[in-house]
Amino acid sequence: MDPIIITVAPVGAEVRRGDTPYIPLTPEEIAEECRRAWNEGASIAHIHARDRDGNPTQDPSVYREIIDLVKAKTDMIIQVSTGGAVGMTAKERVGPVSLRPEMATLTCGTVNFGDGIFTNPLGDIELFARAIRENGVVPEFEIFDAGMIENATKLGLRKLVDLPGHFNFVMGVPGGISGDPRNLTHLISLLPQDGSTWTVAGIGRHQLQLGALGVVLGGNVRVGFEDNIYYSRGVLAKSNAELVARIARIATELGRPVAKPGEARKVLRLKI
Ligand code: KMH
Ligand code: ZN
Repeated sequence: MDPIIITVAPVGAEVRRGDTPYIPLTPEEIAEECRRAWNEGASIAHIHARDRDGNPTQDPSVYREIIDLVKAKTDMIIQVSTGGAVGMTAKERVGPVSLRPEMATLTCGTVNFGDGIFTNPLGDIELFARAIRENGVVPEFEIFDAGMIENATKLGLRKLVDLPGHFNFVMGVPGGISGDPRNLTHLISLLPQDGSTWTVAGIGRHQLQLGALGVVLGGNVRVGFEDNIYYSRGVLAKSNAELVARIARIATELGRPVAKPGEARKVLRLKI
């Protein structure tokens, strides 16, 4: 069976210290959470940054600090967010791509996001795609709803991105595709039939079930506080590493070895 690539998303833009005291906010805390997660089997670090007040920021200098610290502690693949937070401008969001990380996210459409709107008109998607390409970065297509797969395919036809590529199905955001397990097989069926690879990131209570399903279906899995802060119903996870360790255990039990970053780089066609 193919090795499974585990992504850790240790802190997104939405979760607050009031939601969980265990969320990492400073560059040091974020890097240490990445190290713990790597120790348990995570090979990709999906990075969002926070400023000194704990608010989301796309300031490249803060990303630089985090990336340097993660690289000093691990050999993880660094994947910066270009999603940032709802309400940020495209210009703001694209900032970290200039640091030339190995990967960056590329959201392929607009979606309601709880009470807000995560705005990604085609012009902005193209702006991100061009910046990603110009900086020699590999995109991960963020898929919050089924139609976004088609948008990614069109970017490929227009040579704005290379396909086959790597897709991340984010399922269970209120306003996006739901966490119903049947939706995962549907999304997989819509992928371009060209050897593209996929990860599933279930939101909240969907993280564990969809992660297990992703293991069974031969895909890859993202876990972490960006998507879910609980280990089980009502019980907060104390570290992202607990969530990584559990999905690694499930994968191993089901016959999927956990990929080291080097193996993941080959599968994802990253420059080694
Ligand atoms: N924070 C969300 C609005 C990404 O990282 O590329 C967008 C997001 C996607 O987290
Ligand atoms: Zn993110």
